[in-house]
Amino acid sequence: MSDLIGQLEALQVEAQAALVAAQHTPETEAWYAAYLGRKGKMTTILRGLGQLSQEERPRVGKRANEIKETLEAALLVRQESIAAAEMQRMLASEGIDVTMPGRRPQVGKLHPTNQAMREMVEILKQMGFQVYDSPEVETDDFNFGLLNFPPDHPAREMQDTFFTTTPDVILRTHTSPGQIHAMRQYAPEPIRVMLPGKCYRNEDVTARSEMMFYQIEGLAIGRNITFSDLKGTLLNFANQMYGEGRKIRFRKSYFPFTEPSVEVDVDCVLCGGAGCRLCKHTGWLEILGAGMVHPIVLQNGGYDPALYSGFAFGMGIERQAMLKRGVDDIRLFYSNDVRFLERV
Ligand code: FA5
Repeated sequence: MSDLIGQLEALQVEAQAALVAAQHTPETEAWYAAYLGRKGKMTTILRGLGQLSQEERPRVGKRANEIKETLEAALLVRQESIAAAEMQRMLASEGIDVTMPGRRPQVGKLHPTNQAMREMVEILKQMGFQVYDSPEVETDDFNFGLLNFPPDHPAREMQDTFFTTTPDVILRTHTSPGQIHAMRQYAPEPIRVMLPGKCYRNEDVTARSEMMFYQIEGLAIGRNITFSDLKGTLLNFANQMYGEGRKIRFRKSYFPFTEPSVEVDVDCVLCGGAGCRLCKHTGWLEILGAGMVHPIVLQNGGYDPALYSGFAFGMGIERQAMLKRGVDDIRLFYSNDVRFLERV
């Protein structure tokens, strides 16, 4: 018996010395297998238990457990100190300097189109216009027919259309079909709504034209609404958007859904009207199309044209942003060039 206990105690001394010599985690794992594992030295010694008498066996077993627990505790302590040393070596080799100042993170900001859109929405909101959401995918009827574009009329070619594989379903070419949606929802109540959103035209992309762009539409309907109301609204808009003291002028134009129709110019933001490259030496910049809502369109929207009248206007959001911020190419808006997006 004493022989077995002697062997176990000798094993403990040897194992403790071997543990101190282990310098890395894999060595401590090998150490465990060699001394305490199923095929380790302790198991080999304990095979001798079978030869002992009934009285001797518990005493030797108890001593073996004590030694095993002592060695396991020593292993944990050793593994922790090896892990700490390994971490120290790693930090030293990476040379982390915790006193170094951090890099400033890049913060995002609103896209220039959204900035301009919010600015315009804010101005129109002050004049009592409410945002009305209307779909980007429309039927031919809403985009053209109900807006008084006769079938096969050349006016349709003013706005080259993207068709879908479903007959009659198209991507809207302007925000004007939203006029019909809003009128049909509110008629015969008076309305004052604005419709901001994306439009699509199957056009060549140039410095002035994109295939996808934003418009914002305004529509006011009620009794006794006159052309003067349209003029006052647009002058107020121009003053807030481009600065106090702006002048605007109306040129006669044609849209099937308004009568009379006009195009509206503001005096050049760059030269103040003297003439420069931006305004092509005319002193004026075109900002939008507008007019009095055509009686047929009022009727299609559910209003009696004998009792109601209204005005509408529609403008390109990127074009306004270009004028205001001096951007000379619309393609910059959607080319994802961070330098442009940061600057504007
Ligand atoms: C229209 O779209 C009419 N629906 C506007 C309107 C509304 C008139 C209500 C009367 C009453 P127009 O095709 O001119 O009209 O387009 C209006 C504005 O959208 C243009 O002045 C321009 O600023 C912008 N726009 C048109 N096509 C493009 C394009 N391809 N790229 C960028 N902006 C465009």
